[in-house]
Amino acid sequence: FRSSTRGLPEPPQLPALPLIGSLLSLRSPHPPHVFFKGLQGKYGQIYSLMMGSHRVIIINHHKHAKEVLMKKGKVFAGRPRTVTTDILTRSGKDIAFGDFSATWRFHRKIVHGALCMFGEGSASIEKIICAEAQSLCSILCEAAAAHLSLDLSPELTRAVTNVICSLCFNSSYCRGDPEFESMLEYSQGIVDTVGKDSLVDIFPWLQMFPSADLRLLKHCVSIRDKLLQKKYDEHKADYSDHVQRDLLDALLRAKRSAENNNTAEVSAESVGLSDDHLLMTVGDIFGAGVETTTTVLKWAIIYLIHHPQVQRRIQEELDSKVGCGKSPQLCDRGSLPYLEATIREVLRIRPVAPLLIPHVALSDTSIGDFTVRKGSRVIINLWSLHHDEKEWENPELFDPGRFLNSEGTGVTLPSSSYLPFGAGVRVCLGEALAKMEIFLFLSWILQHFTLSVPQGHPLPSLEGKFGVVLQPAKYKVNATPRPGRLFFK
Ligand code: HEM
Ligand code: PLO
Repeated sequence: FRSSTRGLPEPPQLPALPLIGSLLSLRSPHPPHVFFKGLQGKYGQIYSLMMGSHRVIIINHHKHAKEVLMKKGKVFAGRPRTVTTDILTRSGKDIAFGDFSATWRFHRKIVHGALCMFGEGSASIEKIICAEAQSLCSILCEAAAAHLSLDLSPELTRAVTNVICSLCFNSSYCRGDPEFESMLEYSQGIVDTVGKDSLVDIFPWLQMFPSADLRLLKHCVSIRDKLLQKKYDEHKADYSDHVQRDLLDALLRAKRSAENNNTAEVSAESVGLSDDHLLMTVGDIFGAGVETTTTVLKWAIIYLIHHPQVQRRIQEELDSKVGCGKSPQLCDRGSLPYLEATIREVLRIRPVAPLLIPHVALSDTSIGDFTVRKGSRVIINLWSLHHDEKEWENPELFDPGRFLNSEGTGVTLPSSSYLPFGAGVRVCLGEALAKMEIFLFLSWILQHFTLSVPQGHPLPSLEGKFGVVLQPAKYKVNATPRPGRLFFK
């Protein structure tokens, strides 16, 4: 390998692209995270490849992942620009796909503050989530009474959307709301197309990024932008400095305050509080808030259906620790270790973002014993970390017990090869919120219902569809009310 000025070698590099093409036949259509994990056998834990003209380094081991995300977090805090993310975010004017900058840092801080504010107050996050859990349970009840099998996806999505909608816009959607239906459609279109352009160079089986995909993306983004603009205009119209209803108000307040302190050099625009930046930040939180949590809930339900004994044990835990006369609350989390362990196991076995979001080296640096040049893209293969045979016994087996202490009375982390939310300066902003939602929605559902596959249907597929989030395929469930539980209206 070519050696650098610092004396360290460059990571092993994959041969020319046509050869990679030949490694992948259509008969073994591995998604990228699985393919990258497999390449370790030949190239080691760190290797690089060329994506068009970009050097990409793939990281498969937790010690290197932590070096990138935590120890050298700032050096690797950059994000690449791609055609599709530029369309989605008006050229990186958001948090997740925006490059490392003062603006990025400022927006993270505002969002963080706004999310924390919701911990307290009358409309606390917990109350909002429980109200949605209640309404979700009454819909399951209705379906059960009519002996219907349900595709839970639209209802789960609406429950999760209403939580993030309350936090972002102080609003929510009723069943059948046309704005919600259109959101479902545009968001799926975005998930199906965004980020794909940067992978087609390595994966010939993704085929040329077709212009039809680009058209779909642009169409979906324009519908999303109209929705965001409408919320923005409404908020501007009845904005008051004295009340902060939601995240959008928090962003507007920061903008007003920058405008009031406006000097010749420092304008709201120049500190990154332009209308575009505000819209893209709230668009990120809204999008992330919907697609990630919904995906985890869908995976959790799939695994519960595959493992009825896990479901039963969670229900026994709920019965003994919460009882059936009251609904689960956040303060019950500590006394429900088996449910907590199950959530951890779902996030391990099917990580929402198996390759995180690509990072970029902002200066010449190193990872492990390899030199890394400024501008290199770095992909953390979370799939490799979560399925590392040296760290996890039988990694493809769904076993919540691996996250329990030996007495079964508390949760543990059996391996440090586990980063479902990333780590360091780019760590997920919604981790606490997502964990509250997953805990409350699952505990409410399982307190009242037993989930199973409808008669004559196959068990739902465990294979995910790779994209900016790893989504499960559609499936139907029966929700059978448990005897003697509260009745929902
Ligand atoms: C970033 C996971 C829910 C907002 C990320 C990253 C991961 C992740 C792996 C990328 C970290 C990196 O690139 O190094 C998850 C999982 C979730 C979840 C597993 C659900 C279980 C949420 C929610 C929100 C959110 C509910 C919104 C409130 C964000 C944002 C970023 C991010 C804004 C970008 C951070 C940055 O680049 O600075 N998340 N997330 N996430 N997440 Fe989440
Ligand atoms: C989901 C579709 C939405 O319409 C737009 C959107 C915004 C933010 C993205 C999110 C999508 C997918 C999941 C992402 C999130 C930012 C952070 C999160 C990528 C594309 C993760 C898991 O990293």
